[in-house]
Amino acid sequence: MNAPHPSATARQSLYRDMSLLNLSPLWEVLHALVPLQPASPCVPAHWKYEQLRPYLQRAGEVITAEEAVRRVLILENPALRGQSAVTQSLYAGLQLILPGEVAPSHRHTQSALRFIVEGTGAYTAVDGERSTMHPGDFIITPSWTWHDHGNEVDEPVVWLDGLDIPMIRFFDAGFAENGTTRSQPVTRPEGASFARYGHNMAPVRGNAPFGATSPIFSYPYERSREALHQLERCAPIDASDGYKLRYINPLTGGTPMPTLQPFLQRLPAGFEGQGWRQTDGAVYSVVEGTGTAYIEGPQGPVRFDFEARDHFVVPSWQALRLQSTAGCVLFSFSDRPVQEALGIHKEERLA
Ligand code: 1HN
Repeated sequence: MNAPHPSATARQSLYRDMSLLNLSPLWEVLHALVPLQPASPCVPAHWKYEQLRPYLQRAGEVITAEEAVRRVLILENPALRGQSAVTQSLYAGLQLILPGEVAPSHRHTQSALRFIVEGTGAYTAVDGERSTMHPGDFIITPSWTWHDHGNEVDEPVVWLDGLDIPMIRFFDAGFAENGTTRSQPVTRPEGASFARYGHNMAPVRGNAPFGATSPIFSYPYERSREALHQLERCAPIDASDGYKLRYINPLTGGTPMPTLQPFLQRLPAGFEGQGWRQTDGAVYSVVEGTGTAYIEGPQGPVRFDFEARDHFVVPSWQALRLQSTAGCVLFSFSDRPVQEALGIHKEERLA
């Protein structure tokens, strides 16, 4: 015998009545909860540096780094306005520090990466050691370490901040604390962390000083760039990525930060990449050169013609195809380590 087939109005009245007890019917939302494939609400977006730079300058005119604590223009996904998010899991922003300024010391559970976009000579201090910034350097602020930034040179310095803000917010697991001094005292000479950990060697005794986070504060562009150029001379090219390397924690060989994986890649002149998609959406910072990103979003294809210092975001499971006539170098980061830890990361080459 078939089950009774109640009318739609009986269902609606059930929903209305049980709603008073904060109950709702799974069968009405099941398809959306368990989609056949990822359907990110995020959209691809491109921030041209040339267009954005005047607003950074104006921010520099209306607020000091000290007053702002961090003078940052957040790169918000156009489909997630108001959430301080560039994808569902990632935060990105461009931070400006002017000559003579200090961004005061604080610490928080959220992990941060910096990728230097413009200017040389500002510093960031972490755990008593300063790192001087140069364009293209990748710099780490481990979770819960005191950090401040300063500019003692005569030019503005701008960098990309990448943080796991939305992830930590999702878990309701964030703590923060303000320092009692503007700048933390310097206790070790610059380069101490790189000397210990930056040469394929490590101290004979002692544990990882920052747990799951890399003990190297700054990965200088000079080194990373050279690696890609050497690779170009001696290794086969990847059809989608060109020459792409991931930054590592030298103590583990894994990601330098538990929640974020940064990458650096070179597309040689004339590169015509194969389409590719993956479940980790990524934020890109163009370091050198020019090129084009073709992204297949749910609202149709988009095309970003990018140049040095531009930024763009590729949402999860949207096909990306990279092309470069002149050649270029791209930095990027994603939430891949978290997806890998959960065993859910997936990627697919497209014909
Ligand atoms: C932060 O601490 C920095 O230390 C930059 O430079 C951006 C965005 C949200 C929360 C904390 C920094 C940030 C941030």
